[in-house]
Amino acid sequence: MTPTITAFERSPDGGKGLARDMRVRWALEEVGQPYEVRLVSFGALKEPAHRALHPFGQIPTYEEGDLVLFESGAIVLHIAERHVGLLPDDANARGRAIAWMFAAPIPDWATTRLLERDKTWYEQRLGVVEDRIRDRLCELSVRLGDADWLDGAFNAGDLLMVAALLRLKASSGILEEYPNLSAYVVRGEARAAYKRAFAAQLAVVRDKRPTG
Ligand code: GTB
Repeated sequence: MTPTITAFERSPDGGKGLARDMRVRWALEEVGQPYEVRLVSFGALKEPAHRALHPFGQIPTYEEGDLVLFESGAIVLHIAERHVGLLPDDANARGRAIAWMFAAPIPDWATTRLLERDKTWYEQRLGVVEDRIRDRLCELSVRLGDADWLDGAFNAGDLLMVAALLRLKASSGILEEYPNLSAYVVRGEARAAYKRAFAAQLAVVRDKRPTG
């Protein structure tokens, strides 16, 4: 059965691939699973029909027969568990890949900048967030070393980690302080499946752009 995912009708990032449907598209492309996309307006996100799929009124969601999922990491795990290509066969290696999936969230610099800018404690908070990001990236950089991927062949852990780092790269210059992590992200973006997913989400933005 062809799954249907949801994505923004008008993504605020203008097609930079930063909204979380991108992770799901990428996972589906990696395993070669065709999918359909239902575009949702900001208004419709908060309507009961969408909230029945996603309790917080957000994208992405994933529908496949009777199954409805929300939360991009859980959706990627579901896809990875049901198809070959995103999780290793070996049980221990699989466990480690899933550990990296859970580890992927990096403190969000962009959210602090966007949502907390008008607070009196903003500068102090930004400094704390940046310190936490640098601590985490430093540790991640040491662990990755000169390997291509976090644990052997590319897997779902890398997919979510690269996606998290891409968000950071788009919003701050911090990632560039870690050359091996920058190169890791470039390797992720160079994957054919990533490129197909990126092109698909960009096509939504281009289709909506007024012509003439
Ligand atoms: N933890 C959830 C998941 O991973 O699925 C988070 C889902 C989420 O944050 N969804 C956002 C959403 O639906 C879109 S991706 N927001 C609408 C709302 O809450 O009303 C977050 C996002 C939005 C915009 C950009 N951007 O413009 O750069 C990047 C990321």
